[in-house]
Amino acid sequence: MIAIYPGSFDPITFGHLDIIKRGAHICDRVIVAVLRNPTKTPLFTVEERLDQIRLATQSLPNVEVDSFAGLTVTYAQMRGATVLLRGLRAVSDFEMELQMAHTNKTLSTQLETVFLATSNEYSFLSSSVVKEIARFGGPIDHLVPKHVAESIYRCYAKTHP
Ligand code: COD
Repeated sequence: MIAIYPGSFDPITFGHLDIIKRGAHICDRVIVAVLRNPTKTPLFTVEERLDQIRLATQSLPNVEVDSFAGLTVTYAQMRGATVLLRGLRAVSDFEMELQMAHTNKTLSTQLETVFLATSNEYSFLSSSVVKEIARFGGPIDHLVPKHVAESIYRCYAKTHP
Protein backbone atom coordinates (compact mmCIF):
# COMPACT_ATOMS: atom_id res chain seq x y z
CA MET A 1 0.00 0.00 0.00
CA ILE A 2 1.45 3.35 -1.09
CA ALA A 3 0.44 6.47 0.83
CA ILE A 4 0.96 10.07 -0.12
CA TYR A 5 1.35 12.66 2.64
CA PRO A 6 0.86 16.04 0.96
CA GLY A 7 1.40 19.40 2.56
CA SER A 8 3.16 22.72 2.69
CA PHE A 9 5.75 21.68 5.32
CA ASP A 10 6.97 25.28 5.69
CA PRO A 11 8.85 24.04 7.66
CA ILE A 12 8.53 20.40 8.71
CA THR A 13 7.83 20.01 12.46
CA PHE A 14 7.94 17.13 14.94
CA GLY A 15 4.14 16.95 14.48
CA HIS A 16 4.56 16.20 10.75
CA LEU A 17 7.39 13.76 11.50
CA ASP A 18 5.23 11.89 13.98
CA ILE A 19 2.56 11.38 11.28
CA ILE A 20 5.23 10.30 8.75
CA LYS A 21 6.75 7.72 11.15
CA ARG A 22 3.39 6.29 12.11
CA GLY A 23 2.26 6.25 8.47
CA ALA A 24 5.46 4.45 7.47
CA HIS A 25 4.69 1.84 10.14
CA ILE A 26 1.30 0.93 8.65
CA CYS A 27 1.96 1.51 4.91
CA ASP A 28 4.50 -0.12 2.59
CA ARG A 29 5.64 3.25 1.34
CA VAL A 30 4.97 6.87 2.28
CA ILE A 31 5.61 9.65 -0.22
CA VAL A 32 5.92 13.01 1.50
CA ALA A 33 4.81 15.45 -1.19
CA VAL A 34 5.51 19.18 -0.95
CA LEU A 35 3.05 21.32 -2.91
CA ARG A 36 4.59 23.83 -5.33
CA ASN A 37 2.14 26.65 -4.70
CA PRO A 38 2.88 29.87 -6.61
CA THR A 39 0.08 31.72 -4.77
CA LYS A 40 1.81 31.46 -1.38
CA THR A 41 4.93 33.20 -0.10
CA PRO A 42 6.63 30.58 2.05
CA LEU A 43 9.57 31.10 4.39
CA PHE A 44 11.52 28.34 2.61
CA THR A 45 11.73 27.47 -1.09
CA VAL A 46 10.41 24.08 -2.16
CA GLU A 47 14.00 22.87 -2.67
CA GLU A 48 14.96 23.96 0.86
CA ARG A 49 11.92 22.18 2.28
CA LEU A 50 12.72 19.01 0.32
CA ASP A 51 16.27 19.02 1.73
CA GLN A 52 14.98 19.61 5.28
CA ILE A 53 12.48 16.74 5.03
CA ARG A 54 14.99 14.37 3.41
CA LEU A 55 17.46 14.95 6.23
CA ALA A 56 14.74 14.52 8.86
CA THR A 57 13.50 11.23 7.35
CA GLN A 58 16.80 9.70 6.25
CA SER A 59 16.52 6.87 8.80
CA LEU A 60 13.12 5.78 7.41
CA PRO A 61 13.81 3.47 4.43
CA ASN A 62 10.22 3.36 3.13
CA VAL A 63 9.78 7.15 3.08
CA GLU A 64 10.34 9.14 -0.11
CA VAL A 65 10.29 12.93 -0.44
CA ASP A 66 9.05 14.66 -3.57
CA SER A 67 7.28 17.80 -4.77
CA PHE A 68 4.25 18.27 -6.99
CA ALA A 69 2.17 20.95 -8.66
CA GLY A 70 -1.55 20.87 -9.41
CA LEU A 71 -4.10 18.55 -7.88
CA THR A 72 -3.08 16.17 -5.13
CA VAL A 73 -5.29 13.40 -6.57
CA THR A 74 -3.57 13.66 -9.98
CA TYR A 75 -0.16 13.34 -8.37
CA ALA A 76 -1.38 10.44 -6.19
CA GLN A 77 -2.70 8.61 -9.26
CA MET A 78 0.56 9.18 -11.11
CA ARG A 79 2.50 7.67 -8.17
CA GLY A 80 0.11 4.72 -7.73
CA ALA A 81 -0.90 5.82 -4.23
CA THR A 82 -4.20 4.54 -2.83
CA VAL A 83 -4.02 6.33 0.53
CA LEU A 84 -3.90 10.05 1.26
CA LEU A 85 -2.47 10.54 4.73
CA ARG A 86 -3.52 13.54 6.83
CA GLY A 87 -3.00 14.51 10.46
CA LEU A 88 -5.73 15.80 12.75
CA ARG A 89 -4.83 18.04 15.66
CA ALA A 90 -8.08 19.46 16.94
CA VAL A 91 -11.71 20.04 16.07
CA SER A 92 -10.55 23.19 14.29
CA ASP A 93 -8.67 21.01 11.74
CA PHE A 94 -11.66 18.75 11.23
CA GLU A 95 -13.94 20.98 9.18
CA MET A 96 -11.26 21.89 6.63
CA GLU A 97 -9.85 18.35 6.48
CA LEU A 98 -13.29 16.82 5.98
CA GLN A 99 -14.06 19.28 3.19
CA MET A 100 -10.74 18.44 1.55
CA ALA A 101 -11.36 14.69 1.89
CA HIS A 102 -14.84 15.00 0.34
CA THR A 103 -13.51 17.17 -2.50
CA ASN A 104 -10.72 14.70 -3.23
CA LYS A 105 -13.22 11.82 -3.17
CA THR A 106 -15.29 13.54 -5.86
CA LEU A 107 -12.11 13.84 -7.94
CA SER A 108 -10.92 10.27 -7.42
CA THR A 109 -12.85 7.35 -5.95
CA GLN A 110 -9.65 5.27 -5.84
CA LEU A 111 -7.96 7.40 -3.18
CA GLU A 112 -8.93 6.98 0.49
CA THR A 113 -8.09 9.75 2.94
CA VAL A 114 -6.78 8.28 6.20
CA PHE A 115 -6.57 10.54 9.25
CA LEU A 116 -4.07 9.94 12.02
CA ALA A 117 -4.83 11.72 15.29
CA THR A 118 -1.94 13.82 16.49
CA SER A 119 0.13 12.54 19.37
CA ASN A 120 -0.82 14.45 22.51
CA GLU A 121 2.47 16.31 22.82
CA TYR A 122 2.13 17.78 19.30
CA SER A 123 -1.54 18.74 19.39
CA PHE A 124 -0.72 22.48 19.58
CA LEU A 125 2.11 22.37 17.06
CA SER A 126 2.02 23.93 13.59
CA SER A 127 4.58 25.40 11.20
CA SER A 128 3.06 28.84 11.85
CA VAL A 129 3.49 28.53 15.63
CA VAL A 130 7.15 27.60 15.15
CA LYS A 131 7.78 30.61 12.88
CA GLU A 132 5.97 32.94 15.27
CA ILE A 133 8.08 31.80 18.26
CA ALA A 134 11.33 31.98 16.25
CA ARG A 135 10.53 35.44 14.90
CA PHE A 136 10.50 36.74 18.48
CA GLY A 137 13.66 34.83 19.41
CA GLY A 138 11.94 32.09 21.46
CA PRO A 139 13.12 28.47 21.74
CA ILE A 140 12.03 26.01 19.00
CA ASP A 141 14.47 23.11 19.48
CA HIS A 142 11.72 20.99 21.04
CA LEU A 143 9.40 21.64 18.06
CA VAL A 144 11.52 21.02 14.94
CA PRO A 145 14.68 19.03 14.08
CA LYS A 146 17.96 20.83 14.88
CA HIS A 147 18.87 21.53 11.22
CA VAL A 148 15.44 23.08 10.64
CA ALA A 149 15.71 25.28 13.75
CA GLU A 150 19.09 26.53 12.56
CA SER A 151 17.69 27.39 9.10
CA ILE A 152 14.74 29.27 10.61
CA TYR A 153 16.97 31.36 12.87
CA ARG A 154 19.28 32.07 9.90
CA CYS A 155 16.29 33.28 7.87
CA TYR A 156 15.07 35.64 10.58
CA ALA A 157 18.58 36.89 11.28
CA LYS A 158 18.75 37.97 7.62
CA THR A 159 15.41 39.80 7.70
CA HIS A 160 15.77 41.19 11.28
CA PRO A 161 19.52 41.37 11.90
N1 COD B 1 0.13 16.88 14.45
C1 COD B 1 -0.51 16.14 13.52
N2 COD B 1 -0.70 16.50 12.22
C2 COD B 1 -0.20 17.68 11.86
C3 COD B 1 0.50 18.51 12.76
C4 COD B 1 0.63 18.07 14.12
N3 COD B 1 1.25 18.83 15.04
N4 COD B 1 0.88 19.64 12.10
C5 COD B 1 0.41 19.50 10.84
N5 COD B 1 -0.23 18.33 10.70
C6 COD B 1 -0.89 17.77 9.50
C7 COD B 1 -1.95 18.73 8.95
O1 COD B 1 -3.17 18.59 9.61
C8 COD B 1 -2.03 18.21 7.53
O2 COD B 1 -2.83 17.06 7.47
C9 COD B 1 -0.57 17.81 7.21
O3 COD B 1 0.06 17.65 8.48
C10 COD B 1 0.20 18.85 6.39
O4 COD B 1 0.06 20.10 7.00
P1 COD B 1 0.60 21.44 6.29
O5 COD B 1 0.02 22.58 7.05
O6 COD B 1 2.07 21.38 6.12
O7 COD B 1 -0.01 21.37 4.82
P2 COD B 1 -1.40 21.90 4.29
O8 COD B 1 -2.52 21.44 5.16
O9 COD B 1 -1.27 23.36 4.04
O10 COD B 1 -1.52 21.14 2.87
C11 COD B 1 -2.61 21.39 2.06
C12 COD B 1 -2.48 20.70 0.70
C13 COD B 1 -1.19 21.10 0.00
C14 COD B 1 -2.45 19.18 0.90
C15 COD B 1 -3.74 21.11 -0.13
O11 COD B 1 -3.79 22.50 -0.25
C16 COD B 1 -3.76 20.48 -1.53
O12 COD B 1 -4.02 19.30 -1.68
N6 COD B 1 -3.46 21.31 -2.53
C17 COD B 1 -3.36 20.86 -3.94
C18 COD B 1 -4.56 21.32 -4.76
C19 COD B 1 -5.70 20.34 -4.60
O13 COD B 1 -5.58 19.15 -4.85
N7 COD B 1 -6.87 20.86 -4.19
C20 COD B 1 -8.04 20.02 -3.99
C21 COD B 1 -8.16 19.54 -2.56
S1 COD B 1 -8.91 20.77 -1.56
